[in-house]
Amino acid sequence: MTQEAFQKQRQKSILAVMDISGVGRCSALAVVPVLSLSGCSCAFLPTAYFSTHTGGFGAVHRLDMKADMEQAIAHYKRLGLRFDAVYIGYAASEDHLRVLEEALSDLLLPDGKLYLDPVMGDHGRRYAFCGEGLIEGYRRLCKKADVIFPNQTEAALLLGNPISESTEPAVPDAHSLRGLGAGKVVLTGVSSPEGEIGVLAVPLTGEAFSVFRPKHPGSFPGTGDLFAACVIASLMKGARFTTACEIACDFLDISLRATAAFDSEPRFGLAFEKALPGLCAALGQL
Ligand code: PXL
Repeated sequence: MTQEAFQKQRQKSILAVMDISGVGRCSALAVVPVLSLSGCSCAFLPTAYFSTHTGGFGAVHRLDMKADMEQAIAHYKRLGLRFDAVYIGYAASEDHLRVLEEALSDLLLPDGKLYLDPVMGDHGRRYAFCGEGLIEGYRRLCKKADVIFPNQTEAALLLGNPISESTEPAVPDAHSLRGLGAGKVVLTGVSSPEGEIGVLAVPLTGEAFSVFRPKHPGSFPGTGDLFAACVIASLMKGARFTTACEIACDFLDISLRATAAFDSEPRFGLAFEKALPGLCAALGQL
């Protein structure tokens, strides 16, 4: 090949926006390693710093990083930095979502994708920080998103349906989920009639489908983050939507099995490290 004929490729980039929880393997610590397996260049914008996640470690040291977000975004703007995808996860307040909403058009390349995981609650319980303003902020962003990843509780909150503690809200119908305005909805934590666990995936146009895998006992922080990151990594590698959901369900299934072989407590999250080589191989076959 002559020098002239050699065309360098452009590496795709993705900006992940969420908190850093120092212990407990959720948000940044779980998401970034998975996104990197997509082969994209991964950037990170923290919304908040927590010494641990908020589910089971007592009084958490926390730092709201809204002012830092604004400074970082202003810096990226000066640099003209734009990304092929922005993935927004945990925001500690509606102000964070407003900052991001205003910055989106500057952060995304033309045809750039917005992935949104509206972290607000689980198992019929709203997280303490989640007020109406945060729900409304995620609702507005849903309309701009290519893919959203609510669990059943978060879908109920987005749809304005009632929730009650320790009860999984009913699975909304596909029509209601499409009404959220995202290009694709992946409803997580759905149970099958046979007692399996998985997702209901609803594209705006096209057939809804489900992916289920065996249910494992226990509930682990970071499960939703790992799932969303895995779907996003697969889509960024060019996977079809169905394939992306299957790869992500397999990744969680293997992570849950690996976790069961260790003696660690659920609050420390999933042993997803053991499932990374398999995920790397699956993504390599796309
Ligand atoms: O994985 C969701 C999440 C992210 N960040 C923090 C959390 C949680 C869930 O509890 O507490 C700080």
